[in-house]
Order: sequence, then C-alpha cells, then structure tokens
Amino acid sequence: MSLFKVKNSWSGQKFPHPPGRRPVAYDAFNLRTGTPLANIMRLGAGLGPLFEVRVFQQKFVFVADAALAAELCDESRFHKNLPPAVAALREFVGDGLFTAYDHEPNWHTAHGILMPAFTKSAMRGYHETMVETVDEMFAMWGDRTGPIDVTADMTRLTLETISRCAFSRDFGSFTSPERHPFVDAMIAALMTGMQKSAVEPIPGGKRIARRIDEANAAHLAYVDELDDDLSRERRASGARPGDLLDRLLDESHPQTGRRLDDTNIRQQILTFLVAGHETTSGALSFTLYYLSRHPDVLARAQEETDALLGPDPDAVPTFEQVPRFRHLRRCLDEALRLWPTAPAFARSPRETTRIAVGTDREAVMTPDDWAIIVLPMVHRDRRAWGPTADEFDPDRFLPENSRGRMKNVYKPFGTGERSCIGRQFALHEAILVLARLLHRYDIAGDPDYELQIDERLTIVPKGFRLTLTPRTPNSRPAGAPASDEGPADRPAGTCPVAH
Ligand code: MNH
Repeated sequence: MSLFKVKNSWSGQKFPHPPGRRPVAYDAFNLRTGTPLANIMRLGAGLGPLFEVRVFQQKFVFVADAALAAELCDESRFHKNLPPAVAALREFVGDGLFTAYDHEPNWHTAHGILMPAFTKSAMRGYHETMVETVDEMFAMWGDRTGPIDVTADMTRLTLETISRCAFSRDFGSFTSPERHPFVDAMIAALMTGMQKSAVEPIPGGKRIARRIDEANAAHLAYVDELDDDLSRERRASGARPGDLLDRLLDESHPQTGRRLDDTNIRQQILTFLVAGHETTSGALSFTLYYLSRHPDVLARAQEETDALLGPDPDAVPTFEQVPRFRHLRRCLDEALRLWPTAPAFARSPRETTRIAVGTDREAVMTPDDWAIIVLPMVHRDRRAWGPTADEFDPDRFLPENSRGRMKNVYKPFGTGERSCIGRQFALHEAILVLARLLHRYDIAGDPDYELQIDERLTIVPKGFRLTLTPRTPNSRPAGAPASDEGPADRPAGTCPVAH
C-alpha cells in the first residue's frame, strides 16, 4: 500500500472536521488518549450529521444524526463493518461472533448453533441462576450501609452471571476482595485493541503497537489458558449441563451441519465472557446513577417493586414477573439512550450508493467505505427526541409518548442480523437485579459526585458510589400499596377470603 494512500478514503470526499487541523498529522493533536468516545462527542459537537476526523492517513467518518443513522441501519442497503478498534480485537477473538465479518462462515455457523440459547424462552433456564447470583451479592453486602463501588460490584455480578449461565463455572467473584484476574486480563486485552488502533496510523506506530503487545502478553496467555481449561475440563468430566459451552463443543449448525473448531471455540468463550458482562454492568450502573439523581423516578420504581413483590424486602420476582416491571424497564432504556454502553458500531453499503440525498451532506459511499454511528449523539438528536433530549426522563418511553417518534433512532443493541444476540439475556438480568436491589435497599448517591466515564471500548461510570440502607416494610411511604393482591394495611387476623 502506498504511503500516501488514505484509509477509508470515501473517494476523496471531504466532510466537516474539527478546527485546528495540521499538515501531516491532521486532527491527531486534538485527540486525548484513552477516551475515544469523549473525543468524538467533544470534537463532533456542532459539526452536523456527518463529520470526519483524520489521524495521519486514517480517515474516520462519524454519523451523529438520527435520520442518517436510521438510513444506515437499513439492512437491505447496509451491513456491519469493523472499525479499526474492533478489527484490532480479532487478534484475540478472531472470527468469534462479535468480531467476524458478515461473510465469514464461522459467523453463520456460530449464530445458528447459539441462537437457541438466547431466545426469550431460553431465559427461563437462566432465571434461577441469576436469582442465586444476586443472593450472593446481597450476602456480600449484608447489612453494611457503607458506600459500595457500583461499577465494581455490578461487574462482579454480571461476570458471575454469564460465567455460571453460559459455562457453569463459578468465578468466586463475591468471596474475593480482589477482582478476578480474568477481569484485569480482559480489560488489558480490550485496551490493547483500543491503544493499538489509536497508534497504528502514526508514523512509527507499528513499533509502539509491538510494545503494547509485549506489555500485555502475560494477560493474553492467561486468558487463552483459562478458555482452554474450560473446554478441557468439560470434555474430561463427561458432564453435560446443556449450557452454552456444551452447544459450542457438541452442536452442529441445524441446516449446514457445520461445527466449530477448537480455535474458534476458544474465541467464542472469550467473546461471551467479555460481551456477556461488561455492557450489562455498565447499563446497571448508569441506571442506578440516574435513579439516585431523580428521587421521583426512584420512588416510582420502588412503588412498582412494592406493587409486584409485596412487603417482604427479600421477595424474588418469578420468571413471568420480570417483564412486568414496566417503569424499571423504561428507566433502563432511558439510561441506555443517554449512555449506550456499547456506544458505537460501523456500517458499510452492500453496493455503491448515495446517502443523505437531498441534504447538504449528500455523499457517495462505496462498499470499501465505513461510517461509525455514534450512539450517544444519535440518541440525543433533538429532531428525534425533542428539546429535552439531554435529560433523563424514562416517561419518554411510555407508549403514548413513543407514538410518532422517528423509526430506527434507538439502537443500544445494534441493528439487523448482527444485532446483539444477548439482548434478552441482558434485559432479563438487568431488570431482575434492579427490581431486587431497589426492593431490598434504599439507595443514596453522593450529591457532589459528577458523572465521569471510563472508556474501554465499552463505557461505565467511574468512581460512582452508593450508600445502601436495607428497607423494611416500615420504611415504605405511608399508604403505598404493598402488593397488587390487596391493601397492605389490612388489620392482622382478618382473612380477606370469606369462609
Ligand atoms: Mn451485545 C452484539 C450491545 C449485552 C453478546 N451487543 C452487540 C451489538 C451491540 C451490543 C450494540 C452490535 C455491535 C455491532 O454492530 O458491531 N450487548 C449490548 C448491550 C448489552 C449487551 C448494550 C447490555 C446492556 N451482549 C450482551 C450480552 C451478551 C452479548 C449479555 C451475551 C450473553 N452482543 C453479544 C454478541 C454480539 C453482540 C455475541 C455479536 C452478535 C453478532 O454479530 O452476531
């Protein structure tokens, strides 16, 4: 490749870019390390629906606009592509489900093998394990009311949930004061991809990238070993719990009969351990953050848990009850609107096409070009969400308030056939956890805390703490219904059933 060839060139078309461009390095000096999303949101503000950022010979094109994002989500014209930060992960997770290109046979094979594990009804099989995992987190918290590190504990919980549900493996996250070494190794791997893709366009970047690799070699070896151990132990034990690992090892694609090889199985294990917990942990943490900042919304969430679960703070929702926490679901949806924890994905056209036709950003896009949809910007586009787009207001997702909203402008789980396979899993887990947590504890955040974001491809709140106080039936506001079965303050001894 020529030294001067621009990567992702868009046939030489130019789009608005941040001020302060320089020769050779272009926008590189405008970027702060370690915070790609914050960079884009800061630099892209005011640049309109489609803008570019160029780092030496690498051009990035970003979509901030709801209408254009909706256009690129049209599956008949566009499909998933991998931006450099995701492509860099292929070194560890290869053509695993998340990082495969559409046309790679292993995507099709793994998708067919794994889909049955992620249907709505498959969630029934995970419910009990999810309940037990929350029990263990509560046991760890006990009656301690000292502040908890929300993101750290939600990460313990979601990692433990996915490893138990998918791999029948207990990571011991609640009994160890340290986080599991897998979490450190995984963060290191994600950061490696992010850092390497950031330095690679820079002259001499290849050498820096090699040094990043060397610094992380031990972490990566550890992860590979852990993955191989999981398969080896399972094969040796003869046990077949019927979990996701069993499917990876034993199943073949229902139509093609193809199976996954050992390398790909290892890559899928790592894919699911990572994709199956980071984003859900962030979603829970952001939701708890916003609830702690909106006492009225929080009060309604607790009214809802009281109505559905009754006065016992330890009451556990049944599988069927989980989807009935409608207000809580809207709180989660709204947190994922403002801070979608997988904050971006990339799209390319199937054939050369014109986009944004009739607007001042009309452009030609070839199958070699890709654009990154920046979800937090799309999710705050006033044309789609109105003047209160920046505010936390779960009621915007009430059916009567959603009617008439533009289509395809809310995409926290991606789009089309490459959208999130774990969506039902994440939703079931998150609602269950939120319902139980808010039913059992009153929560209070530090009023001086200012939301900060930790970026590692996914995003999570940084340094956010909550003080938990166990609720008792008496700590409910007077007159609040304790269950949907009848009045709470029925005098003791009077049976509601006539006999
Ligand atoms: Mn998930 C794909 C967001 C939870 C496993 N996930 C995606 C995509 C988004 C996403 C966005 C599409 C990315 C792209 O187009 O490049 N995922 C989330 C969010 C949550 C989440 C916001 C939680 C909240 N994801 C989960 C869970 C699992 C999971 C839980 C596993 C149990 N996700 C995946 C996998 C893919 C994916 C696997 C890739 C699917 C495919 O390409 O076929």
